[in-house]
Amino acid sequence: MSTPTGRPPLRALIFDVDGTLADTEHAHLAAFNQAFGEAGLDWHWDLPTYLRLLEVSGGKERIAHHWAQVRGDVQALDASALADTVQRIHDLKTAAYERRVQQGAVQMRPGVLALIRSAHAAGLRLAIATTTSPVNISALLRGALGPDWTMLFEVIEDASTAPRKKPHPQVYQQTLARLQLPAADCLAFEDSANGLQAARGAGLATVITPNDFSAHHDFTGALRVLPSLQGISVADLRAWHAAAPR
Ligand code: XBP
Ligand code: MG
Repeated sequence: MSTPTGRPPLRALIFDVDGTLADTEHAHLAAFNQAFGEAGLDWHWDLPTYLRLLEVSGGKERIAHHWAQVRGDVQALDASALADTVQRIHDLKTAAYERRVQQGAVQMRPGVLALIRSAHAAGLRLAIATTTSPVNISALLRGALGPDWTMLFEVIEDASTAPRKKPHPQVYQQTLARLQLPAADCLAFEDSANGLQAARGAGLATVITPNDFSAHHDFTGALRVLPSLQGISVADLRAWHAAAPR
């Protein structure tokens, strides 16, 4: 069955997490700085620094990138020792972030919960494709959707399953493979240039909702760029998808 434009019907929505489902980066930034203190490091990331560092997807990759920037001799360190130290710092950060989310530091973005629920009720298949850690996803969505949140998302691909981070398309390619759907049958939802590049790299038409951390990004190639998902209906998504360029 296809639509009047000949495009196959919309079958699945694939959501990014950080910045798309919720404005999380303020809490991530605070958690990074808390972890640096707990690790005895004199590092402190201010907002302009973090805006630059967000160009590196993945918390561990971001820490390693910063370390190489501030410590020219870091390359002299034994690679496994470096990786172990980065992992330890990131573990502290993830624990700090999880506590912040559980304390209510992060809110879902406007319209997100209503769209997830209406899309699921309309029979659209839902998936998550993120570079964040699984602990962070469950802390956020357990709080927002309740303990059965995983029932809503058929496929979840994250930092633990897709090690090649956005803008590499791996996380979206793996999500499509597990859905057993072509990209043409789906829409992706993102907030950043890296995310858009990853989704487009997997052939996905992509709806962008920028935030304070990504408003300055280049979103050329997006299907739509919206202030939020507030008021967006499944009918809107079906119409945009049907009219999307092949
Ligand atoms: C955004 C990211 C993540 C978060 C930090 O992920 O790049 O690295 O900034 O989370 P998304 P971690 O793809 O959901 O936008 O420290 O767990 O990486
Ligand atoms: Mg994001």
